[in-house]
Amino acid sequence: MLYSVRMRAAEGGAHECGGQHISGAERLLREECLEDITKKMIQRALTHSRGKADFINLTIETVKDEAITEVPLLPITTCPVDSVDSGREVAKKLLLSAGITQKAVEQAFYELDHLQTSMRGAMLVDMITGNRLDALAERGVRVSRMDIADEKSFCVWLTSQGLENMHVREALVLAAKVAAAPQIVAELCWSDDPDYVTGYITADQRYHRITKLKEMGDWQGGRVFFVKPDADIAKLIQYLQYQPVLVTANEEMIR
Ligand code: WAQ
Ligand code: MG
Repeated sequence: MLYSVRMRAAEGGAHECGGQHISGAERLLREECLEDITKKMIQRALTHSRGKADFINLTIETVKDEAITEVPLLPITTCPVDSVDSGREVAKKLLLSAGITQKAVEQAFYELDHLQTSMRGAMLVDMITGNRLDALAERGVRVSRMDIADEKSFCVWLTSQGLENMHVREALVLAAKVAAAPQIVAELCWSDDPDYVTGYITADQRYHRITKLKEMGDWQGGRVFFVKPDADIAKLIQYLQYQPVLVTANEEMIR
């Protein structure tokens, strides 16, 4: 049996009372890891680059083994760029070649650039019309109940690739769960942490890191999931929030 652990932290009160989102985290853990990891989550909320949380919600729930499904880790490409403009150009090309319309691509960048406050979840955007499909406004859809199946080999492998940082670790797991949803065609993401400017696109079942998608010091960040027309949105949100998923690496990627 595993435990779903979800943490969300805000400053200026709870998220639902207008607090500013500071940090969140979600894991699927064995019982013996619970104390160590939850302690680290609390430390993270109290020492985050976005501020010091004064609201922390930590939820721990059991997950039945038979409910867990496995999805593959995505192969990674890193695209080095030297400016936000060139990073965004690369990102837009990848999205267009994945079949997202120009209109939807422009709409997604516009929405991420014009957030009033940081979101704690992702926007669902129609890949053709660019319309927002979830009705969750500034909250968005928070993908939860996922983790890497074999953490030890994953971390060894990330280190060997020069990629051992928490952003990469967590984003690869989230992106793998999202990419496995049949209704989703691509994802666009950059961090809301002011000191982390690398973002990514997932498209064609590949994780494309782009080393600069925003300026250093910028507090705006978020995620857009591009959704196929006529997708069952309620079913998609149910999968993203509730389906427990372990991400498995194939032997060639992680030895
Ligand atoms: N579900 C949905 N959206 C989320 C989730 C989640 N579990 N976690 C974060 N978000 C959204 C939310 O709007 C955040 O404001 C935004 O994404 C950024 O979150 O080098 O660190 O955790 O390969 O700050 C990507 C590149 C780093 C990593 C992304 O995002 C790399 C990152 P952060
Ligand atoms: Mg963040």
